[in-house]
Amino acid sequence: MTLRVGVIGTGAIGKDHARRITKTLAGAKVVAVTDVNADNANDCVKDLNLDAKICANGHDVINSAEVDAVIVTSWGPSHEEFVLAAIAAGKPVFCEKPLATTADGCNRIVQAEVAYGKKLVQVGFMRRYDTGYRALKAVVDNNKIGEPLMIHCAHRNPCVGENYKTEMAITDTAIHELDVLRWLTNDDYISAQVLMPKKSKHALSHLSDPQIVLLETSTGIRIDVEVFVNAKYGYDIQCEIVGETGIAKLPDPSSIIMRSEEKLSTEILNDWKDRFIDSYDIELQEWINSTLKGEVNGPTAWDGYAASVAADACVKAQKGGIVPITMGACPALYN
Ligand code: NAI
Ligand code: ISE
Repeated sequence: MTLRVGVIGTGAIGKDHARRITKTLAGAKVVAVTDVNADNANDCVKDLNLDAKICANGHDVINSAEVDAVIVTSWGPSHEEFVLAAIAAGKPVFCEKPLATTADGCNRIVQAEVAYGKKLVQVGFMRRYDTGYRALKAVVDNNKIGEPLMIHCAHRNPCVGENYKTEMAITDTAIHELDVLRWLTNDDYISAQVLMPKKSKHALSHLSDPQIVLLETSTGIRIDVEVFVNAKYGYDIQCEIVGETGIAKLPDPSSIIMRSEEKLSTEILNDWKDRFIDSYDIELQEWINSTLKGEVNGPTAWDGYAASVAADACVKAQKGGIVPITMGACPALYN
């Protein structure tokens, strides 16, 4: 059976997901797309040579009889509306991060899914599918370095556009760490603090960059995440776990080590699309496979909610102070 997919938002990642479904993955085909920018939808269909209809809006995609499952890759503020509509239509939905732009929005999705009585939502936290992060998780879960005590992370982008605001360092960028560190440690956060170091001259005037996010978990693990989105030199993701008996570090993507012109050198990637290309492929293939079986096996709406609760606290903490993080009890649907 082939899963017939509708894509809402065919910008950078929407078009890339449509490409991987069409050219790389098995078991699904893109049958409908939409974008508020008609050129983007047209280009997507034309460039990928899709046999797909172009719908007037996201709701037409969701309600189309030919669409079995939906991918939401529009801008963050529109995610909640489309995910809620997909749940109302009883259709599985893969939503790129953030699930919604606030914890309240994510909670409305959790409540709708709980009321529906079956998991339909998966969130695009692709790092959980990265080989390096999966190896790190195996180290932690198999107690190879004892209990994790501290975690040092960096999330560096070469540059960002002028629409990128200070709070997006949390809601758009560090949200990946907020999810993956909770998954790695099997722990939840209890507080957040954000420090603003000396500002880079490469950051636009309205943006505080870099930032340091400090988190504490319920078992007392202390985490620091450097978010630096005008780091210039490349796209660089670092994560080092300090345990009671050893240290485990996320590997860098493999690259040729060159000895040439009196230099020892290796390449650093420049784009999230390349750094996590294998993770996106595995993530969407597993989503297709699970969806065909009527299951959700990836990050759930509850995971989207948990990351968003922490993100809300971090955004508050950008103004100063240590902000507590509290979540209600996890509904049975997600246990
Ligand atoms: P983008 O701006 O390149 O593309 C978004 C597209 O959605 C645009 O073509 C826009 O016209 C369209 N759109 C916006 N609102 C819409 C609506 N209401 N209905 C239909 N189309 C609409 O942005 P990008 O980088 O592709 O990001 C999209 C989403 O994916 C964001 O939530 C972002 O955070 C997430 N993302 C996730 C990544 C990951 O690593 N998992 C990487 C990049 C983006
Ligand atoms: C982007 O939206 C992503 O999700 C990338 O993975 C992240 O590195 C980047 O900072 C975000 O803007």
